Amino acid sequence: MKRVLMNKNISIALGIIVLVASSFLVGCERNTEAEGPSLNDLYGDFTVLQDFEANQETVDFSSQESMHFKARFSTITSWRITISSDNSDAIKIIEGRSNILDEETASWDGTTTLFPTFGIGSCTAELWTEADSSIQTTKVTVSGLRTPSGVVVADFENGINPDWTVFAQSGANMTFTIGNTEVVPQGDNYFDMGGAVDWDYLIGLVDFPGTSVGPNGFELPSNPDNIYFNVALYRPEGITNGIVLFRFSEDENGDGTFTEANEDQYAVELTDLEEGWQIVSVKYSDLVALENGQPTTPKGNNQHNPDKLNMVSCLFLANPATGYSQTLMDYMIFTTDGPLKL
Ligand SMILES: [Ca+2]
Ligand SMILES: [Ca+2]
Ligand SMILES: [Ca+2]
Repeated sequence: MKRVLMNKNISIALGIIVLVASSFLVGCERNTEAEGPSLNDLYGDFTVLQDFEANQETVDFSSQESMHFKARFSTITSWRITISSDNSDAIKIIEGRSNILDEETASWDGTTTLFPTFGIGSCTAELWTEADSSIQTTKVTVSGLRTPSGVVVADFENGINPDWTVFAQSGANMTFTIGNTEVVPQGDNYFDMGGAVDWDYLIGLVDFPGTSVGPNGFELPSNPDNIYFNVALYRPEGITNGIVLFRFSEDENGDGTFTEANEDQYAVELTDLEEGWQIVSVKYSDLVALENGQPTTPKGNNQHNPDKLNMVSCLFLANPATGYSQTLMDYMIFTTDGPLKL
């Protein structure tokens, strides 16, 4: 309470930030605002004024459509909507605190909280409200799938592209192949990188040249501050020794190849993945040149040039003393204007 009042005084003193500060106050401590909800909204008896329902029975996410849920209560309460696919383990969770569920507070754009992504078919949405611990359910059917816009480097849906280079050491229990037995975050397939190599950090690698994406390469825009590299990665339970290294090789002089001696190669090294699937997103301008895992000066023009990107490489490594390692990978895509939402 003290902190809120102090903020209020500052906002009065600095008239220029009144709007910003009051919206903060409304968000955090609604009961201190004269324009906030009435006491009845907060402390009155809780009743459901409008039952939980979807605003539409069917939603086509492929045409950028979104849907929302509706409900109304007599007082403000915390609530949680859990949308579960009836055909898979896909789950989307929407949480809020209000006395109304509408387009503003409870809309769904087809994204997923727990993978896999939602497929076509019916879903069950469950509304839990804190005030009376009640659960209400409703149905919504997905008729079209969300298709994120961007440059897809690899989704592994059509096997190994002949333009990719896949190299796996001849270690023990090597995979480096398409897989589909775990949860699949996108489509029906992912790429499985696994093996035990006791003489080298490198377990295997895959090169994805621009020519595998299209005749004119990746065709990324030139502003590195507005391009994100995204990939779905999966760390199996109990495996903590994996190192996933992505390299981005630029062809600055446009001769069709990356020359290590005098062109930039940027990278991102991932060693602390969470268990299960996650989306890793890196802004192109945040990529760094690495030598043996340490930052170094790039050897080319020392500028991030996504429009000159020639090849993306994924190297999978582990300390040779630590034995078997494995990481799954899916849906590698460059997006603009923000990280990938699946
Ligand atoms: Ca896939
Ligand atoms: Ca070159
Ligand atoms: Ca460069």
